[in-house]
Amino acid sequence: MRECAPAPPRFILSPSGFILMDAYLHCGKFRLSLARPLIMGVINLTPDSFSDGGRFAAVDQAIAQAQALIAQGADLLDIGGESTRPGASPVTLAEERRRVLPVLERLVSCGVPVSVDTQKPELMCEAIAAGAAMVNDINALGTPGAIEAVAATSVAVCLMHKQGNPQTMQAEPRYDDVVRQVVDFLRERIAAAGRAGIAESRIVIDPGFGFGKTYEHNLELLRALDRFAKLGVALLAGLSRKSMLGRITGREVGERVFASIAAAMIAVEKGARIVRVHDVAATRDALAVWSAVKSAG
Ligand code: HH2
Repeated sequence: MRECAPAPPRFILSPSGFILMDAYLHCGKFRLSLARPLIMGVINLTPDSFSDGGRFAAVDQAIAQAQALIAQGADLLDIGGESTRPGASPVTLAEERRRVLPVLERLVSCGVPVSVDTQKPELMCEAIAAGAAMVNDINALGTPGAIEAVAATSVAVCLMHKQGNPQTMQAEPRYDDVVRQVVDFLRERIAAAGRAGIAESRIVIDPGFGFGKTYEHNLELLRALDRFAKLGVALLAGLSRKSMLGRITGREVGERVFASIAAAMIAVEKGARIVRVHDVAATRDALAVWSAVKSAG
């Protein structure tokens, strides 16, 4: 598809860069205003996630972390039972279900929408039935049955780009033009979701930082993030604690909070409406400063 024929924008960029819009993200029983950037707090229910693996594997620990993230200002939560860090091994449906559903069941009445990070259509259906408000799919509903699992419901979906699979994706990622190819991919997935009956107000897109991308690819994507923001649906950026920030700063994963904040600010300045982060309190303060400056403009 040619990039010179974009979808009509629902987002309007004023000369100051402030996004003037009355757009909402519809996710299940929730309607989230996109007039300010939203914070998606991450909780990995895994033993092996790159940044918080093993910390929230028990249900009570996960619930306590969810409550802490909400108190710190998370607008929505993203829970996942399968690590997708480079080199991670896939988990079975039974194991992913065992990790996710008991936590989800206790979180559905927590007051904020809960997103489930999964590629498995069966778990998507079960999570939606249990009250999940959003599906976060790093495979962009590309698994057979995934698009149907979401289409017949009212939940939101995050369509993420990746090249390859977590086991091998960082071996040798290649693109002719990473920005154009990722934009084209996401435009095609928005169209596929639309054909299946998923309204644009339920769709979020994400270029997938670190998913089959070199350091240079990630920087190119971040530089060009405004092109994704013009695709007409809400844009999410997941840069929190990622290895590109480690390479820039020379810091270990647990020491990347300042770099993560800088990356999140660049992303929202370029039009991201949702930032997926581990460090909610710090992100909330930084976004408050950003919003105050923008609203004064
Ligand atoms: N990143 C990770 C997992 N899921 N989903 C979206 N939409 N965007 C992302 O950038 C993204 C994602 C990887 O981070 P994390 O969940 O912290 O680690 P792990 O995959 O090791 O559990």
